[in-house]
Amino acid sequence: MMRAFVETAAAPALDIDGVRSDFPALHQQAHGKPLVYLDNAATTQKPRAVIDAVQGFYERDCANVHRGVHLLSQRATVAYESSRTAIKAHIGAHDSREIVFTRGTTEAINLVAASFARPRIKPGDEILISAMEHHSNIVPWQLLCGETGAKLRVIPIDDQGEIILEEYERLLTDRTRIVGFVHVSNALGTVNPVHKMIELAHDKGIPVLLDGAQAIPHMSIDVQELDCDFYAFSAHKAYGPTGVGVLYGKRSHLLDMVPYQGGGDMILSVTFEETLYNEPPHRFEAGTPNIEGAIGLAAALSYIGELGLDRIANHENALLEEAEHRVAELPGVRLIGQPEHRAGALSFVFDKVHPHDVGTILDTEGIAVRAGHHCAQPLMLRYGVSATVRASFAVYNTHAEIDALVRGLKRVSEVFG
Ligand code: C6P
Repeated sequence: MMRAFVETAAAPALDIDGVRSDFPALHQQAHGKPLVYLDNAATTQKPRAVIDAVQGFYERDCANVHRGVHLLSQRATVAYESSRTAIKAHIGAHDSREIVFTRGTTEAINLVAASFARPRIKPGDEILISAMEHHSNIVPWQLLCGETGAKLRVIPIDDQGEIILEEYERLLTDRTRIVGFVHVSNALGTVNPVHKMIELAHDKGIPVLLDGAQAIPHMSIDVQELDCDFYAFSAHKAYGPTGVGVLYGKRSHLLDMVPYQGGGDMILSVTFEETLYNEPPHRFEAGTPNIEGAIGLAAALSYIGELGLDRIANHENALLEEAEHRVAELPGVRLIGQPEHRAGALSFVFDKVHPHDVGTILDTEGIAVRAGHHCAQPLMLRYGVSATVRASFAVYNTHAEIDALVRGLKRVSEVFG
């Protein structure tokens, strides 16, 4: 069956050899074979532009931010705050003060749970998430439910890996205090109908948090157009450094949120009797931030912008379409999830071979995939498996690498008879 993939505008094709030459790590061997890196949903490789931006900070501008009157501190502060402005532009936020730097998607979601939701939740209230969430959009809410007596409700999905919208509508009640779901599933590749889902929640006055960890490298995001209340993502899945990410929050929400952690930079003044808190976003950035991470993230988004998200999506969609088709044809292999709109990832299982064995054999062929539960154990349970093999794609992957993947999977079948 032909599927519709993420819709993109027509755009001239990318020079993929040129793109690959930007990524030093791609040009190495793994177990004596050319590296085929198909674990991009876990983390992407980094282009030279990002490596140089991080190195440049350490070589020239290394100082703390918002604290020093000296030149280096001023340069570091300008670079850090310019990154915030670049991120604001990349995701279409209204104001750079809506961009909070975090350690990643996980911390961004925990921040919303702790600082936005906790003060608003009472026993009997409900928090709504979907059946395809990553653990980082499940466990923070379970912790909150444990503290407050609220209940976690889960939107079911169908076998294709799509949210059942009628069930979603039914679960949006006058007890629902917040809805949180993935924009793109890390384990299925499903692109959720987020516009519709946000609209349905807003019709009932319910705020929406989107987990954009797997969307940010693959599609253009406009938070104002989406009208989401919060949007979380990590830099490292979008060609940026590890240990840094973003929480976008509507300014009106951030102004109304209690601090997340206490410490330096999040205060205006402190006495032993009383502390006055800084304005957002600094209110939520206690302590010395990941300065080089923020600078590297801005470099990554600028790199994506130069390639063009339309051209990235066109290339990745062609890869996904071919990979889905060819993997599904292999005897004894079953796709897990066949969503109508897919981005990034393809999950599958062998009838008779454990995903870890598949991953290990592929590794000996130089092919990196993820085999496991992908931090989505409830989703695995939904499909009656403990794990899947996941091939996930980035802009630098090639059709020749799909040939290598398919050859590797045929080898798995030979080894296991
Ligand atoms: N998924 C994967 O291999 P952090 O770890 O905070 O950068 O991102 C967490 C996270 C949240 N939501 C989604 C949809 C994700 O995919 C991830 C990270 C990786 O699928 C590592 S488990």
